[in-house]
Amino acid sequence: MSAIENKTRPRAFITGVTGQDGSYLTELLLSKGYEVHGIVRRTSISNRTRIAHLCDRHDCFEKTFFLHHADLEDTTTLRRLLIQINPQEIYHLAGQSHVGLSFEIPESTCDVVAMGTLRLLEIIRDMPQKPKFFHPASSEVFGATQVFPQNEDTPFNPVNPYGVAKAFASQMIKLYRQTYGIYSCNAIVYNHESPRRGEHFVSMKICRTAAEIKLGIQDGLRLGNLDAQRDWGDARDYVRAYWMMMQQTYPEDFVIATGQLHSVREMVKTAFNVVNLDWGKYVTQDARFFRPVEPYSLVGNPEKAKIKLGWYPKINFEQMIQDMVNNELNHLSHALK
Ligand code: G4F
Repeated sequence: MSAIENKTRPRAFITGVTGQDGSYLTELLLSKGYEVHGIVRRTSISNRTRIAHLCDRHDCFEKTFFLHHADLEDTTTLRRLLIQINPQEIYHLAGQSHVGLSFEIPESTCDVVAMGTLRLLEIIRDMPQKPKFFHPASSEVFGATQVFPQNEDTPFNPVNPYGVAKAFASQMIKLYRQTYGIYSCNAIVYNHESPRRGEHFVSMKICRTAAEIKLGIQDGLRLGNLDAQRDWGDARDYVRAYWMMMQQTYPEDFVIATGQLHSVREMVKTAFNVVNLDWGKYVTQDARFFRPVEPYSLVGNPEKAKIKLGWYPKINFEQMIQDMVNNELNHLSHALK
């Protein structure tokens, strides 16, 4: 846990380092020669499975990856760490990110997602050498939009507490950029999945259950709205865009998306095809998993990112689902041995 400042390497500070995006971003930054500092919450049960391989390799031997205990509600500790580490780049990825759950816990969702971002901006405002600041806004900010596809100029119209909190955070990023000249930028990110996706998101629920049914340890899959549509990309492509956005001369917001819509039903079919099963025999709809309000079929226009950053997604929907199901099959087969 000790932070040793290596003067020759660029330093990055990541909130949400143990999450899907945080773990892939850490790998990317370490591969580019960064010294990476991540913050982790002090909990009785450790949740570091996604970064365990990096802790072994980089923390113990190469001293390029450091973990610090801190919480987004604890401004004093965040301030102390940021002053000590003095990073050139901050990637603020932490926060309650489950849309359905945000209806159950709106207050804490807003505290972490909205106020957590503002607290970090306020610390940066006081720093003599202001680090660049990256924030992944969400396509949920567009909510009940009438514009298809959405781009950087599409007005916000969120329809759930999470989207409202992200809209607040995004506007603050813009405000601090315009008012204090801070290099702060939003990626307006659409759904992005991977073998490291959390189990409560629909992609992992589908891919894991398809693998479990194949291996005979599950007999069915209950889902909400099969007709819901999303613009699903791969998290490994998206963290690359995050880094590219931080290497620009001037900070700007970018839509990071594939530009392609797929339904939950299509995702189910694709996943069950990987394990050669007839999805219709196993999948049922269950009212418990329907949302009080669904955003419209959100689909992003990534043209600006393509033109200005040279970014484009490399992994398509089918490859991503295949990868996720195969990873679950491998993992479960080992566990069953
Ligand atoms: O996988 P989901 O839970 O993701 P959702 O709500 O779109 O949010 C994700 O993407 C956003 C945009 O980038 C992020 F802001 C957010 O943080 C998160 O990463 O649900 C996807 C769709 C929804 O339409 C949902 O109603 O799948 C539908 N769905 C159908 N059955 C289900 C289920 N979702 C879940 N989680 N579980 C179901 O059984």
